[in-house]
Amino acid sequence: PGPTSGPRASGRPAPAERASAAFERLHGTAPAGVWSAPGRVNLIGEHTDYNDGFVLPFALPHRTAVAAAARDDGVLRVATLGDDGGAQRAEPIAVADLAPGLVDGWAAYPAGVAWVLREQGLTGGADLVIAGDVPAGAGLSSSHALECAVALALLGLADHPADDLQQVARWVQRAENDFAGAPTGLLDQTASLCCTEAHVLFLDVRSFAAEQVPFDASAHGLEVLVVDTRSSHSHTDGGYGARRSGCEEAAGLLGLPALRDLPVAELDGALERLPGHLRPLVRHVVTENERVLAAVELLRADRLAELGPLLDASHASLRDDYRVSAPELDAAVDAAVDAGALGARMVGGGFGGSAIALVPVERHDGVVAAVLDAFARKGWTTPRTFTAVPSAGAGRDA
Ligand code: GAF
Repeated sequence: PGPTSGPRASGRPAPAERASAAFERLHGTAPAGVWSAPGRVNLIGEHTDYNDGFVLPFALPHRTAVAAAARDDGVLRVATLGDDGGAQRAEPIAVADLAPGLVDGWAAYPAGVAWVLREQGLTGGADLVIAGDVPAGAGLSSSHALECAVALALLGLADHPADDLQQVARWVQRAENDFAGAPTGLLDQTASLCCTEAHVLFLDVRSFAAEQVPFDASAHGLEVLVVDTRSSHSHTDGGYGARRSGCEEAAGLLGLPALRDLPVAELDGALERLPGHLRPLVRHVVTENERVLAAVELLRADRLAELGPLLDASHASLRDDYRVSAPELDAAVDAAVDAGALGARMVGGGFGGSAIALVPVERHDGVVAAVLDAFARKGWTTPRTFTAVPSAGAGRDA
């Protein structure tokens, strides 16, 4: 596909169909079921989730599907389809033997979910065949799409109830934190599990209170353009964890359960009581939570076109205070805004990955051209761009 492509622009079958067909090819029999889960973008509310704060994600049309069948020998066998249709198989492993550190690379995600669910009594083996189109390493939550689809598949095979999505999200978080080694919060798996078509999910991560807020950019002549900068990011190499522990340290020094509990009116006084290196972290989290609440107010009032300044302020805060942006993200954001986007920001954990821009539809081509041109002038890899429409959350496909 070219640099501007939707998930199925290539005319390829959907991931669920590809996973199912590949399962038949590899195992000579149809799967017992197929489950899939989407990637996400977060409209606003970054690095607030592990501070018990607010987030506002929506699900992408891009999904990861898992075709699955139970095995009676207790062995987990996983294969994933590459872009060329070829299958890559992970080393088979007995569910009883799973332990953190034993599996690495992409296979750690399905294995981690099986490891967590083993504690719930799911000790049986499974054949899993994975196919997906969530761009990997793009900050669009491909790992969580995979983990959520695997979680639903293993629960489904065992006829184990999966209707408590908060519980499923916590299991997936444990797989990610304690097995795959990424100290991430609850944003991504909750988005993948709970988002619905045509809505953003306003989630209070502390209480898990969730509101589906209608979001139809096209009704306002707008679109959410995603720019995958194709610069790498990782949440296992320390930068993410350092921010997280800095926030926890600051909350502790302020005598608060979490930074969520610091009202914006008390921010300046609180900053004076903190060591210098923690102040920008706290300022970001407190102001970002305020921006989420302001964004929700705008959406409830059907004033979507006024979101731009909040997106810009979020990006500036992530770049200057939280310091998780990257030159490629800043370049994408700057080029998009200069070419007429109403606002733009990096999304996800940062250090690379993707940005979003709120773009009047008639300026789509100009914004994309400006971003590609900015990257070409720097000699960077051509970014991938697509228009993101809020799509369905995880579920069973067949
Ligand atoms: C990553 C993490 F996985 C999320 O939990 C969240 O902290 C996000 O970065 C930043 O908002 O995607």
